[in-house]
Amino acid sequence: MARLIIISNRLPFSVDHDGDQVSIRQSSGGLVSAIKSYFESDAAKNSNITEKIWMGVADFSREDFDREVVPKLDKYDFTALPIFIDKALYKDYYNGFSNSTLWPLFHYFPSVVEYHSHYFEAYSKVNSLFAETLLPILQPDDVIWIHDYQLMLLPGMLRARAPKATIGFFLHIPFPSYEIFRTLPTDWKMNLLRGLMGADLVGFHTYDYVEHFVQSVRMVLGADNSFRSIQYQNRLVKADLFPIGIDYKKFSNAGNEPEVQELRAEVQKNFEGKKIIFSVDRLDYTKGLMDRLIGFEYFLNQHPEWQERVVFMLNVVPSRDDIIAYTRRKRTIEEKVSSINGKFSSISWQPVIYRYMHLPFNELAALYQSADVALITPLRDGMNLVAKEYVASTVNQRGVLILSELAGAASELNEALLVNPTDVQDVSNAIARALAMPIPEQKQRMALMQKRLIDYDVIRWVNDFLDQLSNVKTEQNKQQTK
Ligand code: GDG
Repeated sequence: MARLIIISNRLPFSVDHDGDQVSIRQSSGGLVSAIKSYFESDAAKNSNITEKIWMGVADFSREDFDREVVPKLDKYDFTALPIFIDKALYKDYYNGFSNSTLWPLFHYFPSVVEYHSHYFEAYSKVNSLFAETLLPILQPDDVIWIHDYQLMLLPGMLRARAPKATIGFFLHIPFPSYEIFRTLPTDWKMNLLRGLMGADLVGFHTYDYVEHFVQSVRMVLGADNSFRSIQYQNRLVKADLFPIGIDYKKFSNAGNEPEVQELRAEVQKNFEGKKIIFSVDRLDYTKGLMDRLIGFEYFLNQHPEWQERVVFMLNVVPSRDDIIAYTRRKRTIEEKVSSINGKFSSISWQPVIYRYMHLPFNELAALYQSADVALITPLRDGMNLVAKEYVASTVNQRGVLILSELAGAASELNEALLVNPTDVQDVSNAIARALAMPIPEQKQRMALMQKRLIDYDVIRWVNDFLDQLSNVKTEQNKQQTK
């Protein structure tokens, strides 16, 4: 019997104030929906987990927590362990080292990377605040699962004070090649890798990320490895791949909801006789929005026969809008949308329908179902759940996925039309091919991808990770008794 402690940068909910009205809102995003789906599953109910704890930074005050959250906690099937952090410190840790240093570097944007020692100091300080919050309540059988690049030092900090603890770590973004990783100052890269090596199991989305990590550990820390087993400071640490899945039924069954059906009918009526190309992404330079628009514009030029007959619904979700690298890009994207529309629109047709907002789930589901083509072309992406959600949502397996070969998801979704996101000709050709693809071919490709997503869904992902974590502990014990 064990307690499962999930640790992520943020808690999975926030507190909204609207005048006197206070409400709790569940956050959206890949990790939250993955873990919530697992918590609600039979697999979790039938497991030996006695209690679920979720630790993360609170984006509400201590007073809000005591007054608003605690009385409603029994609504949640986990115990929340909030960390309250001074705003200036959080900014240097989150906007600073996490999102202006690690995020661009790990997504192969070295020119955007900012190197500031006070960012790294804030990052270390916040990681140690997590450790200090957890250590006093830690029990010997606890299973700790730490998520993502904001907390890479934490496994090592916990290991130093709790040598026998069971600690798993999962990186949701790419682990870059050693040639990129090595550009970090020596002290930082050693600390980051030592931090990760505090875990028993370090998980990644793809084979390549595992290889990159193992090579970096070998080159930077001089650790010995045999494939994915690393021997470090007399302890076995495993690195392995766990490509995150989705809650398949949530998307494949969404079409049964009356509201989703109504929204879908409305979209079909409004765009009768036109094909719909759809995309939804956070506003992030890694998502390749500009290249995507240029690719679509090139397509319209190359294929005038599709003018008036196709619309591109480009949905952009606000994100990190207090970092300059993000706000600048919003303006250039909006200028490009308006220049394409200015150039090609007619009285009865506007080629790009651009929205800058977070869509309610039912609307997202209706758009997934209505789309003839999903155009998902990040310049780099750890996995990309939108691609998987689209595949699960298609009605009667009709629809075509165009996917960047630089997204982690490309290594599983081989039946998509894979493109190089910066190659306009390639993107344009793929759009033309997708729009003309015969229905039997669409179905055949979708069926193969759907099968894979059904087989390895989000529940399998969690179970697989936790099982492997427990196996590593068993192997370590065997090594020690030898
Ligand atoms: C990391 C990695 C990796 C998006 N817009 C709306 C909306 N979403 C939902 C999607 C999907 C999620 O947010 C975004 O998925 P990503 O895969 O891009 O995940 P992130 O959380 O951004 O990032 C990524 C992932 O972790 C998981 O490991 O795949 O590579 O960067 O679930 O559906 N949901 C709603 N409205 C929107 O407008 N309701």
